[in-house]
Amino acid sequence: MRVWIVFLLCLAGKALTAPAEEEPVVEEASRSVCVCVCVCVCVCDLEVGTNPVQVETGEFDEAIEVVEDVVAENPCLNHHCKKGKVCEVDDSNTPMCVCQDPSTCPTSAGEFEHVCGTDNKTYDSSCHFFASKCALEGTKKGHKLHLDYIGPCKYIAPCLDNELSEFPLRMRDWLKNVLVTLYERDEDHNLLTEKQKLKVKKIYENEKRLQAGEHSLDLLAHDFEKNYNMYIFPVHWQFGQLDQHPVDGYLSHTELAPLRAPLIPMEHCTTRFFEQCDADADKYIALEEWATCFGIKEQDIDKDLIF
Ligand SMILES: [Ca+2]
Ligand SMILES: [Ca+2]
Repeated sequence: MRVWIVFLLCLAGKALTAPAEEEPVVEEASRSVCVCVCVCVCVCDLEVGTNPVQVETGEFDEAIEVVEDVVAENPCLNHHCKKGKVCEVDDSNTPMCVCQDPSTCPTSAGEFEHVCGTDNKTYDSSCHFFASKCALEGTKKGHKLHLDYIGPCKYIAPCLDNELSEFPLRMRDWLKNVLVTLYERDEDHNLLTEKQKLKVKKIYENEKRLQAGEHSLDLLAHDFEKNYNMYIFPVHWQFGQLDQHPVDGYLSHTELAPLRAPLIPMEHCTTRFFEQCDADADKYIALEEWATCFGIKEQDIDKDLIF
């Protein structure tokens, strides 16, 4: 249970962002990449968005003039590239994105920065992974290669049928608790919108609410049956958190990554669970598929609950 709680705290701090592939590049400059491992270490990937020119800015006028010259001359400064690529200028000073040489990635500070690819190969960091994936661009191998999970590759036990059915019980309870925690902490942070707060308020104030803690699967199942209504919004809310690139009612492998990648090493049914969520096997998890996976009844699936 410990891992769930740790995971919760990281998410509550809005720090949980696993490396996702092919996200809109606009976001990359302003975002640091934080990853939670079971001891809850947050690693901020400073190379993303660190502007070397800004770092050089000093208190001397002369230095500032130099900085401005560089800004004017370097077309790469406002040219963003997706993960695994860096900007270079060609002969006519036009910026373009080229694959990053993995050897230029920052040296990883430890095992917690390692990631495991779907090729079952451990990469030093997500930077190394995406640079290596870029080098395979256009090939079948590259197309199939994804970041599987955070941490070095390890043996993950097969998920048995009975274990698979336990997964949504814990996950649902956890989602509800994440929302309640966000609600409790929201005073200063603006973690939830007003509309979301109203929804969570009802859950928070419900006296029948199962308090966060370690509960038996029987109790979780019983609570889901008895207090089913409390789970409808959390399941929709998590879908909305992930469905961002683009917001289209479908989760791609990339969109699911922030939830999936840190979870796999801790919950061995993660992969199988999300695979079977994609009922029509089109590689996308639609809202209907997602909600059904978490036991939400068809008549309660409502895209208007995502706001
Ligand atoms: Ca989407
Ligand atoms: Ca699908």
